[in-house]
Amino acid sequence: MKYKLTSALGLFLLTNVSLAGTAITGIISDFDGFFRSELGALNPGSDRPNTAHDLLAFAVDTGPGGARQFFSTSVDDSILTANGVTFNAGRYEAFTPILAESTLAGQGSLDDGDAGAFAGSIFGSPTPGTAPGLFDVTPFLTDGVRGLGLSTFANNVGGTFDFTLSGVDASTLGDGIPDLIYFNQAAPSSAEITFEFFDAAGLSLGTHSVAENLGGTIARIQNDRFNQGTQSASAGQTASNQNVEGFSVEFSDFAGLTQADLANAVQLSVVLPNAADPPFIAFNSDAFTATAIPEPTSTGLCIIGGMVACLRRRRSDGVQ
Ligand SMILES: [Ca+2]
Ligand SMILES: [Ca+2]
Ligand SMILES: [Ca+2]
Repeated sequence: MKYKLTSALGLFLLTNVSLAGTAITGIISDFDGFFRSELGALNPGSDRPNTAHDLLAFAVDTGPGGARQFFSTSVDDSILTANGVTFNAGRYEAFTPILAESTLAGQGSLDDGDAGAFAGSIFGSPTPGTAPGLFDVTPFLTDGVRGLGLSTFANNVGGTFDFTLSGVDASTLGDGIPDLIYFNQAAPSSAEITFEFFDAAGLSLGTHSVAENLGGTIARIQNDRFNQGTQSASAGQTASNQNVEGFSVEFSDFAGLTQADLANAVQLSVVLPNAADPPFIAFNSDAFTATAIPEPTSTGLCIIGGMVACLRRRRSDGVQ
């Protein structure tokens, strides 16, 4: 069942919404050269990543019989090989929003050169956002190789982020290779991250939501969280010990989404809840390429002539 954004609200209730997700059960990064932590084999609390490191691979328990298997990001597969890791070669990169806004951001506790105190944001003077008190925290979501820097993250960064898709390889639906990955690096909540595909006519092809606390703790880190505007941090959020959780989504997790549907997808919306604390939101870049679409300054129901004209304001493509 598909609906148009211009449809009445009732039809919205009929659209496909699926809630399943797959917990990410391990990560490997280049912290101190090589860092590996997994569910059941967590890194020691005395050895927590606290400076810049990039995601080299992640694990999901989707192998035969539920076996754990790693997928590489292609950031540096040679490090995996040199350390004896068995992995499926993949390629992932972070979505690059035009603007992500929050009051808060986080970075590794040693990113500022002082593991015991907060000495300031590594991205310098904050750029004001679109409302008082908000600041651009996009650099925290996009730094590192291909945007996969784990030490930096946006804290409480809700919003809708729209991307134009190109080069979509529909055969990647159902191949078992994760297509979207998400991590949380401060307190996780039960709030959901939602992904939604649209075709060129603005029809929704499928929606998939996953609670950000789906997965268990896969790594222990230490970070500073701070007000990006005032450049101040409370003592309780400085050199703070936190956990990492994550989940992945395969295109086949979208209820009703077929390869034919995916071949027609030209846009993906990523909706983050206000509690989201991601280091990045990443995708399988063997499956598609994504380019950010400028967002309107407000979202919500559009009421024109007494009818619900649209569910969210979208790009000006004639389907509002
Ligand atoms: Ca610090
Ligand atoms: Ca796939
Ligand atoms: Ca980051």
